[in-house]
Amino acid sequence: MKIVTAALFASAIALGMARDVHAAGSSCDSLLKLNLENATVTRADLVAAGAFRAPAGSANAQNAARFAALPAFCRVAATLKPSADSDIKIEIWLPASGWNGKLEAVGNGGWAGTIGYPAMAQALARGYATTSTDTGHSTPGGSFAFGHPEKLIDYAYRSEHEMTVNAKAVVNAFYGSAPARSYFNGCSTGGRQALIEATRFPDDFDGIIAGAAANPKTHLDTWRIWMGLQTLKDPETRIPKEKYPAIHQTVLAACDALDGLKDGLISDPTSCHFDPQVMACKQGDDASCLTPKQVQSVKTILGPAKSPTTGEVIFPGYQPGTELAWGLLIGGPEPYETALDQFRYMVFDDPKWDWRTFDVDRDLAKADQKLKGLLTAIDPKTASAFFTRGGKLLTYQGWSDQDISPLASVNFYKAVTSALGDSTVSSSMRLFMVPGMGHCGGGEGPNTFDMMVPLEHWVEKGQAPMRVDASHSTNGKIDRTRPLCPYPQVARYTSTGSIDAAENFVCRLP
Ligand SMILES: [Ca+2]
Repeated sequence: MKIVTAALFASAIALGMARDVHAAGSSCDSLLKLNLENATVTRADLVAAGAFRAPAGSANAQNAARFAALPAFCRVAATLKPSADSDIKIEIWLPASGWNGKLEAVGNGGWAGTIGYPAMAQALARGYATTSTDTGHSTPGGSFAFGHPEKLIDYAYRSEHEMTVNAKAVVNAFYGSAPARSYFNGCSTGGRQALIEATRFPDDFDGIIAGAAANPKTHLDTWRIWMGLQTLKDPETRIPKEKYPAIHQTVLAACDALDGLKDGLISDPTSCHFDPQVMACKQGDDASCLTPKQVQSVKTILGPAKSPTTGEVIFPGYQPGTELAWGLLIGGPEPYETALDQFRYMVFDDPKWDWRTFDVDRDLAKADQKLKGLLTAIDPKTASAFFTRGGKLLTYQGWSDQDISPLASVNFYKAVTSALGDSTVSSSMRLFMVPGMGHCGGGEGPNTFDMMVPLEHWVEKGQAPMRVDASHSTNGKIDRTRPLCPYPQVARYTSTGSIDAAENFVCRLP
C-alpha cells in the first residue's frame, strides 16, 4: 500500500513538473490530440526517470545503462504518411524539466529500419529535445525498397525532413515555444542524411554534424562491390584474415614515423606510400607474407576504384593503417551485404541478382540514373543556401574507416571549397580527420570526442572550432588524449611531455 502511494505521488510530481515548467505549453498526454500535417500521434506519455526500456535489438549493456540514467521525459511517437505508401515512424523525446531550449535530431545507420534510441538517450541526457525516425520501414536490409519507390524516397531524404518539421511542431506544442536552435548529428548513413539536410533542406537546422558520410552512395556501393570483385571472385586473390596483423605491422613500420612521432598512428595516410611487394613470400606461404596475387590485391585495394574503360576514379580506396579491419569488406565469402542490397533491390529490382556479373561502368551508370538524385548529396554548390543563412557544418571521419573510404569526407570538403571558395568554407564548414579511428568509432587512435559542444559554440557564439580533443580508452580507462585538427592541419607533438596527453600537441599544417 505504501509503495503504491509513493509511486502515485512520484508520478503526480512528475506530471506537475511538466505542467509547471511549461506553463505556456501542453501536458504530455494532451499531445496525443495534436494535429500534424500527414501525421498521426500514436503515443504521448510521461516516462519516469530511468523507466525507459529499449525494444529488443538496441538493449546491450552500455545502452541499458544509458537508458537507466535518463531523466523523466515526455515520449511522443507518430506515424507520418507524406505519400500513400509511406509508413514513417518517428519519436520525439521532450525533457520533463531542464530543457535546454534546443532540438537535437539524430541520424541512422545502414538501411535503418529502427529508431536510434541510444543516440536519442545521449541527447536527452544533455537536456535536448530529441527526435529520430526509422526512415520509413521496420525491416532490416534494403528489401523494403523492392517494389516500393515511395519508401525509397522516404529512406533517401523525406523521412528526415518530415521528422524534423513535425518534431519542431511537437516541441512548440509541449513547451509553448519552438526550439531556439536545431541541430542534426549523424554518422555513416546519418552522415549522408546530414549532408542531404545541409544541401536539400537548408532551413531545417542551424548546425549539422556529418560523420563518415555514406556519400555519394551509388559510387560508395560500387566501390564496395568492386572491392569484393578484386579480392573474392578468384580464391587466389583473397587475403586471409590471418595476414591482416602482419600487413598492419609492416605498414606501420613504413609510415608511422612520417608524421614525426612513432606512436602507432599515421597522422596523414596520404603521405604513406606502402609497397606490399616488401611482404612477398620468399618460400612457401604463411601468415607473415603475401603470394604474388595477394601482393597485387593489397596494391589494388589501397588505391581507388577506377572505371576500367576511362580510368576515371569512381571512389577512393582504403588508406594505409586500416588493415586490422579489412574483414568487413573483403573478409568474404560474399561482398558487403549493404552494398549488394542497393543493386538487388534498388538498381536491378532482382533479389537474385548475382554480384559476379557486376560490370563497373554499365552498372554504376544504371545506379546513378536510378538513384543519384535520391541518395546522394553530390553537388557541393547546394550547400550555399545553408551557409548563407548562417548554418555551420562539421564533418569528420576516421582515417582507418573500414566501411567507407576516409577520402570520401576529404573529397566532399575539397569539392565544397572548390565550388564556394575558401572564405565561405572558412566561415561555415570544418573537417576533422581522426587518425587510427575506424568507422564512426573504434580503432587504435583516440576515437571518443564530442562535436556538439564545438558546433554549438560556433553557431551560438561565433567561435569556430580550432581543435577538438579526443580520447582513447582501454577497458574503460583513458590511456591517450590527442587533439583532432581542422583539415588540412594535423596534430604535431611539441617535443616535450607525454605523447599520450593532448596538451603536448598543436594543430598545424603538415
Ligand atoms: Ca605516427
